[in-house]
Amino acid sequence: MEQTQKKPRVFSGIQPTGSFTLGNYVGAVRNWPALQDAYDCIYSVVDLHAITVRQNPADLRRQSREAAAMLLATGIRPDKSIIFIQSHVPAHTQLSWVLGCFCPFGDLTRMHQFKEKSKKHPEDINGGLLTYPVLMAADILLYATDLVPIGIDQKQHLELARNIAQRFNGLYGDTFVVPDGYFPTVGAKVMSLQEPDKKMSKSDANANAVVHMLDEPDTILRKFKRAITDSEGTVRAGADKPGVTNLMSIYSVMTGKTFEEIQREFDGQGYGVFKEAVAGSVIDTFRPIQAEYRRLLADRAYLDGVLADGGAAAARLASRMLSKVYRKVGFVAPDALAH
Ligand code: AQP
Repeated sequence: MEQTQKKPRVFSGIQPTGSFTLGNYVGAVRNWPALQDAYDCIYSVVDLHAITVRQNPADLRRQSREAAAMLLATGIRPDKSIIFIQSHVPAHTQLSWVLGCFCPFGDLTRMHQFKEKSKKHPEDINGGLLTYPVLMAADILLYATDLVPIGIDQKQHLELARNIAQRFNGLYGDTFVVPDGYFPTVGAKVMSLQEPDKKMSKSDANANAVVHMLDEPDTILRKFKRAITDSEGTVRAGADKPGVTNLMSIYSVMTGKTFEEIQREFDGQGYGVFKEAVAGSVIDTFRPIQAEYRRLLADRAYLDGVLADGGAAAARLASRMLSKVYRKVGFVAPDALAH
């Protein structure tokens, strides 16, 4: 690993709950490879988080490897960054327990995601759904993380992690780094193509609302053609035009063009031409990633090797922080026993 202790640390994770969406890509994953030269990066497939919603075991196993392959396909390099499966490092759940004892119950019931997911899954409002942000705090704080590249929907959870770190540090002295968020300036929240006031979500029941990173080009084109816009017919951004603004954000991220440039480019043209251009930019971005993903997924030995090495490297780092925390709260260290 090309890692020096001098570089600030980045940590982020993604749930293996299905194929990644354009929202996952634009809001988070796209930034992860970009950070790996300037930062010491750790990226995790967070399977422990995934079971807060009922998962089919065989699917979860398959999706965990698929998620890792997709992260590598987007450009994460195992010789530069650590990539691992969360459940391979028990320190995440061990620290989570400790942190849970420093997190007021009311803070957890206030979380937007808990409220939304409780509504979405009324038949299974389980404890994991409530304590999800504590586990996320453990994920981040375990590695003395400086920066967390995430979409804006995770901002509240990051705030909670910061609060827990500050509370613990206040009681026991400097232990955790208080992490900052890293949010994209454009595309921090990609909206549904069918209901542009709602986040684009993996689990949306309406297939046309979500573009997946593995969608075929004609599927991507069809979804964008059907995207909800408005009756004005002018490509410009504004609070009164959530559908068009969302498409402009996507196009801006894919092409690097500013909103002004995009507005000029489609001046006097209808939404049809604009939507085709947006779809084309997404298809062009995803095509090489899809090819690399398929290549990696076919090489199981390589993929599993990367994950085994990543898990071991993450476990080494994590155990240092866990021992420190255990010592601070007053647990007897096993090697301190006189026997
Ligand atoms: N629409 C989005 N726009 C911008 N960023 C997004 N992220 C997710 N959706 C958007 C960011 O992607 C990272 C990984 O997210 P996750 O693992 O929490 O997965 P998810 O797709 O949000 O969620 P679920 O719970 O699997 O599915 P749903 O939402 O369908 O119930 C995060 O950094 C997130 O901010």
